[in-house]
Amino acid sequence: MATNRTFTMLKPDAVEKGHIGAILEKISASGFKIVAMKLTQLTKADAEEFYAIHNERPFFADLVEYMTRGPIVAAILEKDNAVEDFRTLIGATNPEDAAEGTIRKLYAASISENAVHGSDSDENAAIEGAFHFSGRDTF
Ligand code: YYY
Ligand code: MG
Repeated sequence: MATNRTFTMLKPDAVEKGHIGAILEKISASGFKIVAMKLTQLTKADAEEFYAIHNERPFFADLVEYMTRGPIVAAILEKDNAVEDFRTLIGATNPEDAAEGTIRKLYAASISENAVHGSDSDENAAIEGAFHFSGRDTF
């Protein structure tokens, strides 16, 4: 994957609340091009692998439970400086700390149910994108 790409998930809480359209609109209006996208549901094994870096943390079991409880939207996004700009667009992990106008400020209920994922590095964007999409599904 080129380094001008990032990976996102609209998490189960955002999908449950009907926020898919509003969040995708904001992503598009912020200059990101969607180059892969699907509605899918993570298995327990998927979520444990995706968040393996956090597997010693006290919130890990709740995180896996939450991320597997319903469908998510997975997508690869393209823009100059995609990883950093998308982290700015989504805001801080805890919506209480997120800047006004960010996706988490607007749509996240709490630090544990925070509406959206964004990759934290070019390397992880490539790994996470490949976790969900083959080259044939990516444009
Ligand atoms: O990258 P980001 O999603 O902003 O936060 P991470 O520190 O990578 O944590 C991943 C995920 O874990 C976070 O989006 C919610 C959850 N989490 C939690 O439930 N409680 C915490 N204290 C920290 C993170
Ligand atoms: Mg993270």
